[in-house]
Amino acid sequence: MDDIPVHVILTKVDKVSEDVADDPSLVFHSPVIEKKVKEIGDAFGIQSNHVQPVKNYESETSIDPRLDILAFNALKQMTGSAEDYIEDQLRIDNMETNTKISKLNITLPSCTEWKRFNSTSGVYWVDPDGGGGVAAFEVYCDMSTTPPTVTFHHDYEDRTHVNGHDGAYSYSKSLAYKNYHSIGCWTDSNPRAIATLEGSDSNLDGAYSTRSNPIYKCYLAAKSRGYTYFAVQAGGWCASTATAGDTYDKYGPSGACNSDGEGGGMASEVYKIVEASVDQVAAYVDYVGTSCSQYIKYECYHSLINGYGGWYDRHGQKAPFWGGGDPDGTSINCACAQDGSCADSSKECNCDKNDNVWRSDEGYITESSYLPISMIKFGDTGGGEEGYHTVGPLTCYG
Ligand SMILES: [Ca+2]
Ligand SMILES: [Ca+2]
Ligand SMILES: [Ca+2]
Repeated sequence: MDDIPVHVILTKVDKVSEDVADDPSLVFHSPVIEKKVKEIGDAFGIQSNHVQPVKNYESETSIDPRLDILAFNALKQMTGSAEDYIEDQLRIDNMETNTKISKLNITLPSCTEWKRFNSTSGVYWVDPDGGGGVAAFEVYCDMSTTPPTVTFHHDYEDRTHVNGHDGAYSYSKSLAYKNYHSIGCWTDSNPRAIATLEGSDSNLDGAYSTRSNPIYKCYLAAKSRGYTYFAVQAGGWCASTATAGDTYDKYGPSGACNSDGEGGGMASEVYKIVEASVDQVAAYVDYVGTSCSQYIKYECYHSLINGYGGWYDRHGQKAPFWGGGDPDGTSINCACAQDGSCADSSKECNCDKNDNVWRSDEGYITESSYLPISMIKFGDTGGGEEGYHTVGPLTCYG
């Protein structure tokens, strides 16, 4: 880190110049003061504009703006310089600076605070509940929106088949909030900035240049080893080590990665795996307030929701409503109950009609005190019955 800027307050300027004693506003025109300022600047090894001449308040009986202006000017110079310093330290429109920030381990409550320093989307440390409570964690802040968007992805976002679980709540999935984000394009050379995993992981099938979903497969390979950083290069080549976070930038940034996220020739698109516990996600939701939502959908064929399944809130409690339903409902109620459009008007969810027709219940959960979804359970998918669940990521603005 560069040195913190130093300012010197030069007091009692009226004592060296009679003109200034009579009229403090002449301080910036006085050759005597100018000489003093330079001497002091030289003595402290700082620029002259970091020496702030002020006249002491002594026997003044009324407000003299010409006197105040010196004190205010000194203050303005110092705060301006502090601001420049912070901006220089955190600024912040390139990958190198972002890397620097992440290595400084600075935490702020949320992406909104980060955006004041840096409008570049990237991975940032946050601690929404301050000291104590949950530990600081990393999130990807999409700074292109105002307020910024944070999306907490989890491992069951794909539309997933439920079948062969007839007993109530017998199908169960806990959601882990974990994902990966690009932290930029970095030059590679020999020896490699990050050693490859090619040939040593079953996820990395076939030739890397023709591999399908090479970024996701490289993520799986890195994740299974507990590594945090991985790199994809030359259309699919996968690299990851335990120390990749320290070495990925050793050859500096590169502009040679392709827009598909799969890197380029000796150019690595580097990814960071970020992870948050349900408690950490909940702390973020609480900090940003009411601007979070999460989508849930169940498609059903003779498969009931009420009495057989549900989603579970941040405390692991079964929620009393479905996406789009009423949180104050007694049984699980779905969006269709809000406008009286349920397939069976005596039920509160389409799926509760429990017949041989494909139906669905879906909607967004926006009641922040329940978020995020921690678990989903289903049942009533025995012989001839089935369903599909889709649970979106949790998205917050702030
Ligand atoms: Ca905390
Ligand atoms: Ca059934
Ligand atoms: Ca059944």
